[in-house]
Amino acid sequence: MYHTIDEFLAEWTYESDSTQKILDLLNDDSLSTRVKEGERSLGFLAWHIVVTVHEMMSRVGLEFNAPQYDAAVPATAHEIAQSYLQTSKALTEAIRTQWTDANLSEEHDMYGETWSSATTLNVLVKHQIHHRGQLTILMRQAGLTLIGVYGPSREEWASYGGVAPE
Ligand code: NI
Repeated sequence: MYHTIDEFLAEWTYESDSTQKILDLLNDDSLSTRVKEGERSLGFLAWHIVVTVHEMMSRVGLEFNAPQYDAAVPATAHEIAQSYLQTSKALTEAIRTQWTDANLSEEHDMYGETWSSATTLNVLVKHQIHHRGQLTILMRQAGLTLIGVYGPSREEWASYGGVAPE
């Protein structure tokens, strides 16, 4: 749980950088990749990560310019990655300029529950991690090279001389 804005921003910096690196690896052809017919596409999931930032954080009073939750999925991977970059910067700026540490303990009605803003920030980060994990599976299916987030990807592990498990 975050007790200070700096604690959140330190984690967000690492997490958003990681998400940005993953989104920057996408190409246009990969966006239609699905685990199977009827499941959500890679492009949808990547965009869902982007639009959830404003969806969640506008509920707790932050004002910033970022794509709304119902914004259509862009046609290109570049637009998705650029939108994330702008969204993440706008969120960071909004928190720095609109909040003090005291705002973290404010409570709001969130999806039928009562969460402190610190909890909402925590859920925002976990939600992003959850969908980023799904993205990496779809990126494998699409034939994209992966980078590690919390540890090396298979390619990175192999480049260190490690033996890839079966
Ligand atoms: Ni989601």
